[in-house]
Amino acid sequence: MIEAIKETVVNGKLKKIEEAVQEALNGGATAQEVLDSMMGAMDEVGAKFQKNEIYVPEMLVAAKTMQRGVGVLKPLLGGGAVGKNGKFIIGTVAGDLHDIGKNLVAMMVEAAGFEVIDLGIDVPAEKFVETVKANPDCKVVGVSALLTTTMEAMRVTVKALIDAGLKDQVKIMVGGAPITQAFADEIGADAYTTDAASAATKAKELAN
Ligand code: B1M
Repeated sequence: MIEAIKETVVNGKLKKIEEAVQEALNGGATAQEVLDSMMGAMDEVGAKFQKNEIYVPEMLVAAKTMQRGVGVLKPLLGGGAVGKNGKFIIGTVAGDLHDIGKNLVAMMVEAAGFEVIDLGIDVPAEKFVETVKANPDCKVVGVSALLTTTMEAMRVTVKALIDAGLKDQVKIMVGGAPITQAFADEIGADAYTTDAASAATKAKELAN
């Protein structure tokens, strides 16, 4: 059943995914196992894209399929008291349109008891700064980037937050496939995490 999920996402069978996820859950798979399987599927999609076996439109449909599948899992991935840990602002940096990982981080952070302000994709540095200023009670800001070419936009975003004097107010967390701890240190971020679950744990640590 789990195998069916991977295949459904890789082949972008948008209309079938909700049923496939439900069947896997009914068959005893946990929400985390289903999520892991969908993430594995996206890696396979990325590998196929790299080998020119598929192109951007197929990659996009696979992404939409995963997002729909994640929708089924959302109520199962747990929930803390909404907002008890304060606000968490998140966005994908300027020039970058990838949002599945960012959305997963937002979902897990919300489940960990934060009120999430999601700025979406292709977010200019100024928008991060403006939103943090407009929310003086926000303690953590999350910045996501998926392309090696948009790592520079992450650097610009972190610098803009620091230059705006917001370092005393918020902790800056960064993540995304090309990001490393060394890069996070180099650009002056307070924290780096590799996945959505550890991002949620780290956010709690930073906020409390
Ligand atoms: Co794009 N893409 N893409 N893509 N895409 C990658 C990233 C790529 C690795 C594929 C490949 O070549 N193998 C490659 C990047 C190469 C590089 O830079 N080194 C690539 C490319 C090249 C491109 C385009 C340039 C292609 C083109 O047009 N020629 C283009 C760029 C568009 C742009 O952004 N300006 C492009 C476009 C797209 C689509 C729009 C079609 C689509 C995105 C749709 C969407 O997001 N709504 C897409 C997709 C789907 C992918 C792959 C296949 C899957 C990404 C994904 O959603 N993964 C991807 C290959 C891959 O990743 N294996 C690829 C699943 C997701 C759960 O993982 O986002 O890594 P991820 O999130 C993880 C962690 O990174 C972490 O937590 C999540 C897991 O728990 N994390 C954080 C993420 N953010 C975090 C923030 C945190 C903490 C952790 O704290 C704040």
